[in-house]
Amino acid sequence: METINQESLFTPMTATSSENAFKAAKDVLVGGVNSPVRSFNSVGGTPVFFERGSGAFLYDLDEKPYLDYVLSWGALILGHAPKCVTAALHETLVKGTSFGAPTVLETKLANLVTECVPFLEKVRMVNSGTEAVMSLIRLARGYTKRSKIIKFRGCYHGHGDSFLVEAGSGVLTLGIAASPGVTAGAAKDTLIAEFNDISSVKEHFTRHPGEIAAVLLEPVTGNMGVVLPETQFLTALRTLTEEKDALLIFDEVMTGFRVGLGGVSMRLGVTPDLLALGKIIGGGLPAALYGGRAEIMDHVAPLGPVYQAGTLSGNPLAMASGLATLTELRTHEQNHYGILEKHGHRLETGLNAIATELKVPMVVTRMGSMMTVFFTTLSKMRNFNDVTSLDANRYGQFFHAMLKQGIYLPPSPYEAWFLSIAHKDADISKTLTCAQRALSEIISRS
Ligand code: HOZ
Repeated sequence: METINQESLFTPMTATSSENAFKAAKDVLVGGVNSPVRSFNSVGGTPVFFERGSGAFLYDLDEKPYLDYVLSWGALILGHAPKCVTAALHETLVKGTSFGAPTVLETKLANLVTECVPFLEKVRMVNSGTEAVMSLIRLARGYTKRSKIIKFRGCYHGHGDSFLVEAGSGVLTLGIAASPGVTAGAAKDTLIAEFNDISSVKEHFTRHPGEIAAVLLEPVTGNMGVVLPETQFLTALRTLTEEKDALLIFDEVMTGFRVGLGGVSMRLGVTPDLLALGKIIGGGLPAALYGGRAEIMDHVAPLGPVYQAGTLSGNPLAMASGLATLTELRTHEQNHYGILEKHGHRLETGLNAIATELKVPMVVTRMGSMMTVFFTTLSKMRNFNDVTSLDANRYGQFFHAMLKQGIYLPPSPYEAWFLSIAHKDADISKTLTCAQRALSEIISRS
């Protein structure tokens, strides 16, 4: 294991190759990045440029290793470059990279997903979570012949116009209240409710009878940090949407195959009408899907009039990578999810013990192998309002103190940390040692 440098965690780092790479990137890429939350805007400093990943580790341009808790924002549940995925990719690659025509791989992945999530009768493959949820909303509107949707403050569903209203993830991280370019017309059909507050949802149904097509949510949020649904919240949403003939849509792009085989719907036993999956189902390549009951899905073209298409949809490389990942997870379900739970639990309890010892106000929220550390004086996180109580400045200090010790956390206090099956006991121990040192220094300087 790497030894920890004993100089202060607050001593500025010497210039790195990442700094030079970032300078060059900023000349030609907007903000030097291709997705805003990667820019380190909210934590300050220079984004690390990575050269390669292996197991639980990323390596920067100077070959410095980082224990990775971002894992491509949750996609890499098996860690970086697992053999089963790279072998499947090599085998597929030599046969060609894209056909724009059907392949058997698409059917195989669809079968595997629907076996793990049996309420999915039919699915459609797309390239990203944004695309999956945008398509679902069009389908929900086309199917119900209603216009409005309810989303929850702080939930993030990609960058489709209807969702960039009170959104989480990068929108929250960069403090963008409302994105220019989203028309009032697009925003007016998005109604905002509070997570874990069924009365806020009921009010919308009362105010807009017969107008609401769907209720859309991350059933366990990841994009305002991890916030867990309280007992009965999801079942109350299920009952209410049934009563009102509206559809219930779970965005499980982050939680799908992460909190267990399937996702939150399978783990908590609440069945939505429609579901979006992404990240893990592509095993690190761009793949996502949306699906649900056949009676609804058959409204999508070519069977129905709701149009959605894509040149790279069902791309063979993405399908092969997803297939290898899900096969590995299903074959070793108990072992893999058991390890993820064990390590997640150890990290959570270890961090809580450090916080208690050092008297750092902090809440750790977790389901399985996804968690968030909130620096807050509140005792629990129920909704967006609670989340905004967090001390972003302290998170920034903690983030950099961890980065300096070779631990790569999300560069935003509003995102989830992820574990992979490649993380070992010793990695968790090292993380806790580093966290203890980071928080001790932060406290002693405050
Ligand atoms: N929306 C992703 C996190 N919730 C970030 C994607 C990225 O920057 O790669």
